[in-house]
Amino acid sequence: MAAQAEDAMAKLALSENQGEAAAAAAPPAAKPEAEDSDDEDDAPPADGSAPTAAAKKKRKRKPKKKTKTPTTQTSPPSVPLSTLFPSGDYPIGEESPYRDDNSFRTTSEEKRHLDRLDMTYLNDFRRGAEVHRQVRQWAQGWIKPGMGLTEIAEGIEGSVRALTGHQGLEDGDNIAGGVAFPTGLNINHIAAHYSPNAGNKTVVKQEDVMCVDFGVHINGRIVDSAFTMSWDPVYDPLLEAVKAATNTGVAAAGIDVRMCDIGEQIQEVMESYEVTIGKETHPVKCIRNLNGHNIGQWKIHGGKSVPIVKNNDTTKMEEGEVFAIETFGSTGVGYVRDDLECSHYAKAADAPHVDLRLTSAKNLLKVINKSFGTLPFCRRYLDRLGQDKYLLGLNNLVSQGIVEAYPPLVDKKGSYTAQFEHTFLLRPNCKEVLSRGDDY
Ligand SMILES: [Co+2]
Repeated sequence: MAAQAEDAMAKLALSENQGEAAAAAAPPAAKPEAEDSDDEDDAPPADGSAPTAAAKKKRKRKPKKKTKTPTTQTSPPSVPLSTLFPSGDYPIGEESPYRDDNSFRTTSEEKRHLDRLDMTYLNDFRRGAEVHRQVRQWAQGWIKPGMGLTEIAEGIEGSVRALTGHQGLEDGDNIAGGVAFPTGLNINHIAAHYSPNAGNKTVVKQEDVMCVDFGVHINGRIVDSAFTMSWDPVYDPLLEAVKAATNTGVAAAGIDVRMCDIGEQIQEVMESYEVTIGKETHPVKCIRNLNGHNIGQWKIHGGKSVPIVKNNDTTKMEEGEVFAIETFGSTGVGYVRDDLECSHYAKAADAPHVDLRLTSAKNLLKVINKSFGTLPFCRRYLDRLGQDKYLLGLNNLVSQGIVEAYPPLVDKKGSYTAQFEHTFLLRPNCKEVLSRGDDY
């Protein structure tokens, strides 16, 4: 889920950005995830021949369990991760060493000790990341032109709920784990924060470019990751630009690294690409008022922003912080504004204590507190909890500053936007890209 930049900063970045030569650094190749093996040593020969005496003996000594636990995921995904990983240890993300002044961290005993201290929360992140990978890799094959956005969003969210083991219907269940924020399905000039509301009839078309941005959380440890799909190869350079830009940002990130240095490198890579659509060639531009962000527990935007253009922000990344780096490329103006019907909302972390007069607002706030806390939600999530006629109450909460509305963010009509996003953790002794997969 994207963070929107302050207007002043985005404009500053624009004026500074004229006439910069772009020197593209090659992005690191994604390392494939380690697959856990499900070899079965004691299975009878597959060709149907009689088992050897030794094999018989072995089977007698070690009888198979009567109920076989599934070791592979179904399609669509439905098997909880806790069943697939009975040890409770989830796959480690992509680990990479710190560089330069921080290279001592790789071998530092003190840092290694710190790293081992709190494995529970690290494991929660890894579990969420594996849910994200399994759901998105299924979704990438399942989503096809002709499908409706509602069907796509519900398919993704249903799978996340099944794999995390949190249907989110009982009080507190969605706060313990599950869907971390509304599934963003952002088509063409819509860059972020679009999720279908009830009755949405939008269908994905062959010639569309669609960003899919969804989040998984376990105990408030949020994995925020996004990718872009298209079915016409003309858009490939746009998608490549954004993928490379995101990987550049992820590679540049580290303890003590300044935001301005990350933004500059992202922009250099992104804007070294162009894309020809029909007879027109467009430079790929960074959307300068969209940002990556740090992530707190149950808090998708932790207060720090990771710009994706050249800027003056000398804020540094720090040990222990979690960041989502997301970059957005566009064939339009590279600047987004609010438009269209709002679907995304979240209770403000610093929500004022207001005596609510409107009963519907009071009741809705209770539902939000029990089901979402400060996690972003959308209108469909209220619908599935059995809420109806809540719009007046919801708008009242927004106008009182208790709930914030995040309307869709769009570039110029007729333009195309793409997004890739990863979540990583700055562990004491290495950077772990939690959401890395062999897809992106
Ligand atoms: Co995000």
